[in-house]
Amino acid sequence: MVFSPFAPDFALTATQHQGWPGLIRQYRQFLPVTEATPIVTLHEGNTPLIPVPTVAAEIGRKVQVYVKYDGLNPTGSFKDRGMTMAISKAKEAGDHAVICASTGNTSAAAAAYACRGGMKAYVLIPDGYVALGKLAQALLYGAEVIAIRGNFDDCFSLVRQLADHYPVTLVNSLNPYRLQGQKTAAFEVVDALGDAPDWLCIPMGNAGNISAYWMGFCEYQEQGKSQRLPKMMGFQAAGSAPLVTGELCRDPQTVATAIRIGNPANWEKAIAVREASQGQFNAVSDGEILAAYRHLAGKEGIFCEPASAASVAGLLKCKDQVPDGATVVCVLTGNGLKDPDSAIANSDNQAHTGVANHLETVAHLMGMA
Ligand code: AN7
Repeated sequence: MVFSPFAPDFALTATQHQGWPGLIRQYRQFLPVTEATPIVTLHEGNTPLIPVPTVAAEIGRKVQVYVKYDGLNPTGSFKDRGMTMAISKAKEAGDHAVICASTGNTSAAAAAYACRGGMKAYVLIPDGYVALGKLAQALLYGAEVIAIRGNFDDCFSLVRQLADHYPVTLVNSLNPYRLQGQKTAAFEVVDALGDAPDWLCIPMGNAGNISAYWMGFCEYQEQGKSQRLPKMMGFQAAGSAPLVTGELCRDPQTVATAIRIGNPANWEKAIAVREASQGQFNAVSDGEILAAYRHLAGKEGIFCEPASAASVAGLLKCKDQVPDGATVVCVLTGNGLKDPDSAIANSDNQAHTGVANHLETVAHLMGMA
């Protein structure tokens, strides 16, 4: 029963498990867990760092570019890293219900991990602005899904009040365990490269992830696991860019609905990260986001969601500033399957539909007859 809060037979399977044990067990010495913490896991983390030579070629100067493909987590986004921690600690505290506001991915992760931990999840989402796959997940994992006539910021304000007044635990990134879990992505990047990259390019919504990565890079350096710290390059969608303009955005609009956030919860933290890392925040247009989205899928075979492509769009926008021979990591925060509508609407490729069940007709369409 060392590893598992569950039945003895489950503990047996868990201890015999030879694969990746999930990020809490992998990095437990760096995380606020004890023997008393029941670990609620879907074996998240250990996502690949994939070279993207066609992106590097657009920059030139022997730059090496990788993507950290966090869309390969169990629910398809980086949110699983934070949620395994937040839900494990909620279970340790004896909580029965959790709540979050979400542009979609947090709700999917909260729903999945709450289910796994035997808790109820309540999720508030902006009505009409959550990608189809994310909504499907929250429903099937069994969350109570409440779609509000308002944007993410309205939902977030409501859940903070609800968590203050009712017996539900907040699992948005104000919950400190969320960022603790998410910092492990930085550990994995350093473990894969042998050191921190020169630049870390990352999309920003509430700016929890950029804060978590920075914490991870700093802790790993303090432990002697890396020699240097990266410049943190944060990117927002131009129609939803409060951290770039320095002003609240009252009516955020972007195709990248995951980062359609006008009043980021981690605003001060993000500014501190930018200063400490000598990084930069910049805006990228929806057109630039979608061009990077199509580039990754069509030239590299990597399908991410639009918000994630903001990291690559941002790198390409700032390419003249990349130092010669630099190593750059772009974080791909979510899987492309989350948002099939955006993919179909923004592809320059089209299916041949309604084609006759006929050999020569198909061969002709293939350009071979
Ligand atoms: C794919 O799910 O805020 O800067 O409610 O889903 O840490 O907020 C999602 C954010 C980037 C931004 N990429 O991360 C939510 C939510 C994807 C995302 C972000 C989100 P933060």
